[in-house]
Parts: sequence; structure tokens; C-alpha cells
Amino acid sequence: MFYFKIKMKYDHQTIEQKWQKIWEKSQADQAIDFSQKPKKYVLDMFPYPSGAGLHVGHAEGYTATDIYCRYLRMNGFNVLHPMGWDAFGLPTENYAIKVKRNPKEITKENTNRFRRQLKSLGFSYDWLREINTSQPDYYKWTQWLFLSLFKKNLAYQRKAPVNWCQSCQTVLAREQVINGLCERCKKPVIQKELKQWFFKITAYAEELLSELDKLDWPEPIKEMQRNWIARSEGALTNFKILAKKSEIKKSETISVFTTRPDTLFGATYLVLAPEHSLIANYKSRIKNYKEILDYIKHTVVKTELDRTDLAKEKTGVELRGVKAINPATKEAIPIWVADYVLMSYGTGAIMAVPAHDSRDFEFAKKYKLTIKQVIDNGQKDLGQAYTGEGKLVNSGGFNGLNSQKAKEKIVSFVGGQKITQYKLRDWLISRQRYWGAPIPIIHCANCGAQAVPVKDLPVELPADVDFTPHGHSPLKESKKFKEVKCLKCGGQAEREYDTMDTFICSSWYYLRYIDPKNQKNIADDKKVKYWLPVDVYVGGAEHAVLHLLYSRFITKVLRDVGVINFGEPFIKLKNQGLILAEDGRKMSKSLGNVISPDEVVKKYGADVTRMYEMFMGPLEEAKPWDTKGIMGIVRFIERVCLLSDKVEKSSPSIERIQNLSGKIGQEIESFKFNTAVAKLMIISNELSGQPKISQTDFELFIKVLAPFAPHLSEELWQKLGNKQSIFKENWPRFKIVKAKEIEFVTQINGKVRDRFRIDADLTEEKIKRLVYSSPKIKIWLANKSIKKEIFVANKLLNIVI
Ligand code: ANZ
Ligand code: ZN
Repeated sequence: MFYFKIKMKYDHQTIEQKWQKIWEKSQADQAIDFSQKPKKYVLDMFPYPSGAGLHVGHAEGYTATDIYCRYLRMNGFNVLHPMGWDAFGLPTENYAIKVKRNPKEITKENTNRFRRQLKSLGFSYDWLREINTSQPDYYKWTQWLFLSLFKKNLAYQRKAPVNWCQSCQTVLAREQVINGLCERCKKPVIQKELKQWFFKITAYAEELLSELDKLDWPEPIKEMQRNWIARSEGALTNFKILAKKSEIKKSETISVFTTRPDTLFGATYLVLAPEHSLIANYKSRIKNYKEILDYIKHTVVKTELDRTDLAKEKTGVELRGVKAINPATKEAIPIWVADYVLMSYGTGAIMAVPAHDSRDFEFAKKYKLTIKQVIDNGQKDLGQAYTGEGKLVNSGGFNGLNSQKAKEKIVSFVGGQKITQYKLRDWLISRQRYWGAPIPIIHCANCGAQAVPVKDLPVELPADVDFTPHGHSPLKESKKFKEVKCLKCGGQAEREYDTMDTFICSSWYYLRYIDPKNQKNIADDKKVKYWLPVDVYVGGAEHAVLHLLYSRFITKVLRDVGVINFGEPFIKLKNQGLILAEDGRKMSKSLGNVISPDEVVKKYGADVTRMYEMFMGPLEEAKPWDTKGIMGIVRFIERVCLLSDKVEKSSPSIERIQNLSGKIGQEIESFKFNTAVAKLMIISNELSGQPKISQTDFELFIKVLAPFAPHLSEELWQKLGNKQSIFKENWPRFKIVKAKEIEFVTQINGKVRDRFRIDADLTEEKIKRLVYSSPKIKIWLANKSIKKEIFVANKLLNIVI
């Protein structure tokens, strides 16, 4: 509660609760299906309802979207702004094991707490559309989605070396292994062979890559997805095995993937991944087979990250007794096994060109293997690998050609094949855990894996399960779950015991909000066409490659099975930066520096919390909490309260107030909330300096303040004698002063490459969109990655590549 100097006492708790009740009762924030108004779908990344409750970081993004949505409604939009719970997952399950309670109960408590916390901040969510991924009426459709992939051969099973956490007793996805440690429990991860379910995301690699260009997303996020998908243009080349006639049954070859066929004359040995199947085939011919097996044993415990770490010393063993023939030089070259070659990329075998590849160079030096230079580096010696391109030397008839030309020619000379490879792997989706959506499959020894009929969905998560880790799926423990007949032959069959990765639940949730109670379909066709795709999506940058890539993939699958008519779920994406602790470190329980939004709301109120979080700095930047900063906002709110006592109908309005208010709308649209708050402060200062305030100016001011401080604005609006909610008011219209035109220049690496005339004071974002859509600039940037952008307002953008 604040006590003001003279007359007024602003009791934020009473006033905020009063308005929250009124808003809830009037269902003021509900989206209307099929309104005549234009629609906007503004989505927040839904939270994982952890035991820790809402974080001030959640409140940051949620405040930003709330301001934006309230602004849109005042501008005549029919806004869909929903909230729900990403409720399945390991932390709840681990906690349930620890306290010996059911994760369902724990989830219920956690979501109740989160909901209360969100409501206390006055967020205008449409709570009638709340979803919870752990409830059967939701995961029924997650299972339906699985079956859609299964029926299109996009879900399949295979044995695979998987990252296994011995402590969590479960498989982890590549991205859940952080520096060789489990993302959740921080214990070392080992490799283990298991039969697993995969989603064939690689079938969409090219589309996932090329469509990134169309998206209005932060460039660094797009770049991370590009690097994650990682397309490489290269060639497959076969190396014949050299052996005694008597040993060769058919002509045996080792196929390698290379991006540098121009260096083929410099390939002085081959390297196989330890998992390569040919090693076992050569058992009888390899003289040091035992040594090889020993080596392989040591590599299985290493993660891929470890194996490919450039800083780690490379190891390997030669397969003694077998050799291969370089198809260009026809020379016999040794074959090695080394774990810096991965089985999961290309063919699992490489041609080593130590003169021009750094890893091969280091390896060749260590084991004294031949280093043969085939690309001219303009110097006499090679102190290290020369990895650039250039003129060919020591390459027979190809000498003197440049790398680019030589690539094609050498590929056809040796009968190779040009191909495109991606680093993207299929998505491993099965988990040997309890708290997830069961995979709707029945296995029969005779008839194979069969889809559970859609009419039998959901396959419910059984309750009679001891879900403490035993190294196999807890669902296996349930008698009720287990006994099932084959759908084809009627014989004894088994259900699939694994559950789905929770990233599947969150890959499609945006779709369910538009029709959350639909029992017959995942979503109604007409509603899909009206509401989707999502117009603006806001969340943390840490989701750059997981959730955001999976969601794009699943959207394309849903399009291809006819559920939706678009291929990209989120047209525009905005990232929020981390809110750090007062000490500048990340907030964490163990450091004891976590700020709870509950305390801040209780002490200062929701409006102060919201405005402070917006005032801290640009939304997308990381910024430390500062208790002193909050006091600035508290004083602002105090001042605004006092202003209302000076309002007088007859006072003349001030032009500067009009101008400043006019800019606030633009800043909300470009998500510049910190500068918008600064302008609100300037306005309140100006008004404070007046002996009397015109009613026009004051109404204008509280209307533009309303999205930021909804409770206070609503209260003051009522005090002025208005009967209807301020959020039913139209956003004030301002005289638009025609912008001056200027000439804007685009440079690449400092050289002028394009110029055009634009309105002065166009936002940076809009200008960049113009720049990057210019055909001239596109040509310059094709296949280049952008290192840096230097933007000078009203003048130029210099793109460094
Ligand atoms: C010969 C060569 C010569 C290569 C040279 C590079 C430079 P990106 O760009 O990432 O696609 N490679 C192929 N398969 C591999 C595997 N399974 N594990 C580890 N390395 C593998 O890299 C492609 C290059 O990585 C390929 O081109 C191959 O080495 C290596 F001067 O072949 B290169
Ligand atoms: Zn059967």
C-alpha cells in the first residue's frame, strides 16, 4: 500500500483485486470465434508448471504480450490470447518419486499456483481456453498426431545408440546432453543401444531450411536453425578394398562422403567410424583385430560431442592387413578406425586429406601418416592444414584447375555421385518414463506394430504403476495396461510401454487453443481458417532449435495430412531476454538470488511489477533486477494518482502531450516497451507541471497508459465518471504528420550496394525488412552468413559478411 502525501491513499491490493474480479466476471478477455473484426492470435510460450512457481522471467514476456493484446483490442481487433500448461515431463516425475506422490496431484497443485500467480498480474488471458498437455482430452490428440505420422511412415522404430542417463534412467535427446552431462540432473551421460521410436524430421530438412527466409524472426534464431539443419553439398566416392584374390568374394568398396572431392589426390588414408559394419566383415583379414575391438570398447562411452571436440586429442588404430585404393591416384592407402568419425553422418567413413583438413592433419602428424598437398596455398610449406580453396597441384591431369571447377570434374572422373547431406537427424521421441503421453501402438509377435484405432484413443496413462526408475518403462508395471489382444490375429499382444517426448505435446499446442473442447477433431476446420497461423509468438531464445524447430516440422506434417492449410506456425517471433538477479548472475535456487513475482506484486502491486519489468530495458536483452529501479515506477504511479485531482474540463490541451501519446502506439507495435514507459513518464512530468490539466489530455494519457497499468487506469477512468471499461474505448487517433522522405543506403562490407527513398523515422525493423527483400541485396547475401549489422538511423545499414 502506498500512502500519498496529501489526500489519497492508493490501496493497490484492493483496487487490483477489484478490477480482476470485474474483468473475470464480464469475460472481457474472451476471444470470439468468427467475429467480423480482424483477428490477431498472440501466443506466449506456455510454462512448465514447476514446483518453483512463476518466475519474474515468465512475467516479462507475458507482460509484453498482455500490453500488446490490450492495445490490439483497443484498436478493434478480435484477439486470441490463451494460456495453458506444458505439464508432462521429468522434473515433476522426479519430484513425485522423491516425495512418493502421484505426478498428477503435484501437477494440479502447481498449475493452480501458476494460474493464481498469472491472474494476480492482471494478464488478459482467455481462461476458457486453458489447456493442459497431461490431461487425456489433450493427449488423445497428441496420440492422434503420433498415429498420423505412423500412417505416413514418418514414425518408425529402430535400434540406435542413444544417450542414456543412468541417474534419470532414461534416453536423452542430443540437445538434452550439455557438455556430456544430463540437462536435468547434471550427471554424465553414456551411450546405449536400444530400440527406439523416431520421427522422420529429416524428410522435411530442405523445407525447414528454405522456409526460414520467409519468417519474421530474429536473425540469430534463424541462423541457429540453419546451423542445426546444416546442409552440405558434397559427393559420395567409392574406394575399392585391396586384398588377395582368394579373400575377395565380390568387389568390396568403402563409400565416403566428402565436401572436398577436389582434394581427392591428397587422400592418403581412410578412416572408419568405430561402429562401421565393415570392421566386423574384415575380422579374418585384420591382423590386430583384438586391438581394434579394445579401441571400439573405449569409444562407446564417449558422447558425440566429446568425439568431435576439436580441442581433444584424436585417437585411432590402423586396421593392419587391409588397404584401400585411392580411385584417383590408384595408390594403396591404409585404413584406420578413429572415433572422430561419426557413424551418424554421411556414410560413417571418410577419406582423410591431412594437407587440407585440420582434424586429419593433427591425426596424420600424431601417427606419422603421409601428408600430400594438392591445393596451392601460395607458400612453400604447410605448417598446418590449408583448408581454403585454390589451384590444384600434384593432381595429375587436373593440375592448375581451381577447386570449384575441379570438384565436378574429379567426381565424374572417379565415378562418384553428387549429394546433399544434412546434419539434422531424425527425432528420437520415445522415453522410458511414466509422466508422458503413452505411444498408441500394439505390438504383435506375428503381425508387427499396429496403430491403436482412433476410436480407442486416448490410450490412458495407467494409475497402477510404480514409476520409480528400474531401467525399463514404468508402464510395463501395469497389469491393466499390459493385457491386450492383437487387432489383426487376435493373439496375445503387448502395448508399447514407452511414452512420448514432451516436445511432441508442445509442438502442436497452438492449434488446440483455437478449439480446446473439440471431442471429434483436433480442431474445427473453420476455426483453423479463421485463427491460424499465430500472428506473434513470444518466448525465450533458449528454444531456438528444439521447440521452435519441432513445431515447424509438425506443422508441415499437419498440413500434409490435411488438418491445416499453412506450413509455418509462427509468422512473427519475438524473444525476451533473461532477467538476471541483482548481482548480475542467473537467478537460481542454489544461489538464493531468486526474486518471486508474488512478493513484488504483494508489496508494490501488479501495475508496478508490469511497468518495472518493461522499463528495465529492451525486451530482448538480458538485464539485472534492480530494487531501486522499482521505486522509480512506484513514484510514477503515485504521481499519476495525484494528477487526477487537477483535471478540469475547460483547461486547454497541450500539443506535446498529443504528440508523445501518438508515439506510444508505434512503440507497442514494435515491441519497444521500455521507451514507451519512458514516454509515459515524460507525459506525467509535463502534466504534473501544470496548475490544471485538461480532461482531454488526461483521458488521452490514461488510455495510452491502460495497456501497461490496467488496474490503475481502469480505476482512474471510472473516477472520471465513465461507466464502461477503458478497454472498450478506441485507441486514440492522432493526426499523422506526413513523414519527410530520405535516401537510405545499404552497404555490404562497407561498399554501397543499394539505395532507396523511404519515409524518415521508419522503424529499424521495417527498414531491415525492405533491405533484405531487395533483389540486389539478396544476390549479394546468397549463401553467405551475416556476421554483423551496423544500423545508422535515417542513413544506412552496413551488413558485414
Ligand atoms: C575430405 C576432405 C578434405 C574433407 C578436406 C574436408 C576437407 P561438413 O561440412 O560438416 O558436411 N566427414 C564426412 N563424414 C564424416 C563423419 N561421419 N564424421 C566426421 N567427419 C566426416 O563436413 C564434411 C566433411 O567432414 C567431409 O569432407 C569429410 O571430410 C568429413 F580438405 O572429406 B572431408
Ligand atoms: Zn497379431
